[in-house]
Amino acid sequence: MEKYTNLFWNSLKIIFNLPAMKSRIELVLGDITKVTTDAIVNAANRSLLGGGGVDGAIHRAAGPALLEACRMLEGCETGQAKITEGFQLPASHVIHTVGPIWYGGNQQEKELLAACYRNSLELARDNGCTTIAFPNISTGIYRFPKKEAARIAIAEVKKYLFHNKLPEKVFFVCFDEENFNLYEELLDEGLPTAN
Ligand code: AR6
Repeated sequence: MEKYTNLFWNSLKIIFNLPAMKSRIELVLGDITKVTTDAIVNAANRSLLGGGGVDGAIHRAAGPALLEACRMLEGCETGQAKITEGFQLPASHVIHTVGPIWYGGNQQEKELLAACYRNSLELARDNGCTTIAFPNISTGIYRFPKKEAARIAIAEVKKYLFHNKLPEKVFFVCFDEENFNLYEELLDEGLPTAN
């Protein structure tokens, strides 16, 4: 009986949350280093000492003080996240998370990618960030299949927003049109995840 009562209330919650949920997610085609959110997320590596792709772009735009701040963090495990200031970036904070390298899908890649989104959102909330922007973590140099990565990102963000007030708004910032189109398709089709 309790199971059915919960199901009923959760369904109501979904129906009433649906418009609010939609307005809390925004899709952008562009460069995350130009975004003025409270936090932007960096797709880093375990050293947190910079690299190519979005990581390189963020370090270049933030200036050398970011590398100094990252040195103090002493690395980060895959799936986890750590925070610094944004220095010369328009964003106030950078949340550095380490996505999984794609080895074919049997090395916990999906769970680890989901953990990147969840842990970044929790860190943003705990630092009072109202807005956060994500790149498409792991879909570049780390070769995670883009569609699967987009599904995981959207599901994890929706699930998180359903249960949390902060951050109020999440931006998915796609650098390439392929990712942008995938996100657009998936965001249009799905209901929010309630568990
Ligand atoms: N703004 C938004 N997205 C970007 C930007 C940008 N300025 N530049 C690239 N992307 P990648 P990964 C997209 O390779 O796969 C680094 O060397 C890009 O199109 O940056 O998680 C780290 O140090 C792609 O969709 O990150 C690690 O060693 C997405 O960002 C390794 O790469 C992620 O691509 C991490 O690999």
